[in-house]
Amino acid sequence: MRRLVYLASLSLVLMLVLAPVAGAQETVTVSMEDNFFDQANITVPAGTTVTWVQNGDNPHTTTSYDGLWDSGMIAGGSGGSFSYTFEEPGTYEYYCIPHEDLGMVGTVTVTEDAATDDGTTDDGAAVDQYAEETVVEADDEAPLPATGGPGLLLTAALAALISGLIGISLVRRRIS
Ligand SMILES: [Cu+2]
Repeated sequence: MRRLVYLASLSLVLMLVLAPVAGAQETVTVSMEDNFFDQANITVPAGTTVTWVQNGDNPHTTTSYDGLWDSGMIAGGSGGSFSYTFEEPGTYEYYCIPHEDLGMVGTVTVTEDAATDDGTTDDGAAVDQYAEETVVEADDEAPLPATGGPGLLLTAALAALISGLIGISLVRRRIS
C-alpha cells in the first residue's frame, strides 16, 4: 500500500516536472540588418515565438503580408525588438516597409508541433494531452503494486490472525 502511494506520488512529480517541458515554447531570433533579415527564411514548430531584433542603423519593420503583425518602425541603432508567436502551421511571409523594394523580406514556415499531433494547436490542449499520456504511463505501473498490495495485505492479515490465535491460546492457557 505504501509502495502504491509512493508510485502514485512519483508519477505526479514526474507529471509536474515533464508537463512544463512539453508546454515550453521555443524562441527564435531573426536579426534586422541593413537592409535584410538575417535568417530570412526559417522553419519553426507551432507555438514558437519569433523575435526580430534591430541590429541595423536604418529603421526597419517586420510586417506581415497577411496583416497578422506589424512591429511599426523600429529606430536604427535602438536595439529594439518585436515578437510574434506562431500558433498555427502554415507559411507566413513578411517584409520591412521601407526596404521591401530592396528585398528585405522573409518567410516563417510553421510546422505541426510534435506535442500537438492530435490536430490541436492550442497550448492548453498540448499540456492536457501530455498529462493524459502520463496518466496512461501511471496505469501501466499500477499493476506492479496492485499485485503486490493485496498479497502483502493478505500476509499481514494472516500474520495478525495467527498471532491473535497464539495470543488467545496463551491467555487461555494462563487462565486455566
Ligand atoms: Cu528595413
